[in-house]
Amino acid sequence: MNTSSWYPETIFALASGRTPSGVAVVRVSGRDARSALDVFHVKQPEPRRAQLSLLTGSEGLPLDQGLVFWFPGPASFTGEDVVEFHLHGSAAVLDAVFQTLGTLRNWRMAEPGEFTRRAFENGRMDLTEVEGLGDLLAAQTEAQRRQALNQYTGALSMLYDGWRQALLSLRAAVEADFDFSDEDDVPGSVAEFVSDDALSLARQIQAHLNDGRRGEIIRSGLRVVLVGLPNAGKSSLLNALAQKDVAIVTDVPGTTRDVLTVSLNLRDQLVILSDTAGMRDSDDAIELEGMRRAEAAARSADLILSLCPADQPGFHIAFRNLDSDELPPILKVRTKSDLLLETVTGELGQINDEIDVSVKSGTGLDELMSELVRFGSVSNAEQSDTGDNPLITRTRHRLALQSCVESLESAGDNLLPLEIRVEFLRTASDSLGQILGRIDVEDILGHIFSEFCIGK
Ligand SMILES: Nc1nc2c(ncn2[C@@H]2O[C@H](COP(=O)(O)OP(=O)(O)O)[C@@H](O)[C@H]2O)c(=O)[nH]1
Ligand SMILES: [Mg+2]
Repeated sequence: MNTSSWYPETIFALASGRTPSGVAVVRVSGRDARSALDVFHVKQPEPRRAQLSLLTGSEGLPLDQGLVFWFPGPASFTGEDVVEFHLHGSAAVLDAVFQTLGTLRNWRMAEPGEFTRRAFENGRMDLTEVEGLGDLLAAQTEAQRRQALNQYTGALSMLYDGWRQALLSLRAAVEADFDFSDEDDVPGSVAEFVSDDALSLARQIQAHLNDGRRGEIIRSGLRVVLVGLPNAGKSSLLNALAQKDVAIVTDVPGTTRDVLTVSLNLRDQLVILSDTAGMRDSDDAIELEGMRRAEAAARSADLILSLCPADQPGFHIAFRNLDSDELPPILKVRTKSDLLLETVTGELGQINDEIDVSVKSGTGLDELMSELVRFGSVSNAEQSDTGDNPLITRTRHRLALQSCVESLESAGDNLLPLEIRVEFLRTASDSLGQILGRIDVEDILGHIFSEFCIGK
């Protein structure tokens, strides 16, 4: 073993999907991984080259034939010695293989995310790359895939590590100045460039933070909530966008009482669309609870679609318990536009800031979808393809970046003594270090890796 892995146990797992399958990949990693070749009587392949081999069991009987790979550490996924068997994906083959490996001393099945965790602990990946990999495995839309791959291959690492390195050198420069300067030095010069550099980095990071949450929206979906009076056509619109009967549609007002949510892939944008109870005066306890939930959903949405039927023009709902500045952006939709007679349409004209839709005739649905997609800014995400301008994808990153900006602003504050400002430079670079998983992350690691599947 030519790596310095400190894990006593060698782990193994099925790294491919459910059986039966054409090929099943069994991954083995750890200080003793090489002996997996011996137990199946396979000669050691050239590093990183496929070798067609017959695997035989303890009595010398054939077990399966497949491709075998040998990845000596540290140039492997985990940084440890890794062996991979590409076998036939049957339950019987895998049972036989796992049973044999399970009898080896200090060998066991891997837990979810354990290979990736070892890759992280062995310095093969930083935490943003780990998260990018997790997102890539979970990606459902093209935009998510692009963004996740970008992050997995180090776009955020480069950005944040670049900033962190800049801060470390700035700190080193100031500290060197403390050590070597005497009182006769030009006063203020170090203090000034610390201010300039810290504040200019704070501005850069703030610009990165002001991204309209686009990356987070791509990753976890654009949360859109339908609100309106009872019978405005909310449930009908949800069904039309979902292209299936998710919500009950009736002409009885107050039919929808709970918040009903569907995930839609609208032109590569993940949209989490929620139907809510109609807002009206009511003393029915269930309906009131429905309205309370509708307001809560509206408050946490990225976008509200306020629906108003064409035959009751101008009647957009007001929220009882919410100020408008607590609310996300609102897009007005005029539903049941088929009910408008030509002459009436002419009279009312197109209302500029409203989108006309009719679920019955299908008009306007395309336009509404385009509007949602535009709002989710899939097109903007294309910028991130190049890696020049990767987007923030998680609250964890956002919070750390915000505290980094705060520290930088204090570090740039000329009224504070230089010794204290250097300390703020340190907390600023620590915030970036936390995003990358370089420091103080023990408590979040369990959470991040538990979201992985077994075999990754
Ligand atoms: N003519 C017409 N009727 C509609 C349209 N959309 C919904 N409706 C009718 O309006 C009534 C209320 O619809 P629903 O979706 O349950 O409204 P909600 O209470 O806001 O969920 C039902 O009878 C629907 O068939 C539409 O585009 N055109
Ligand atoms: Mg409804």
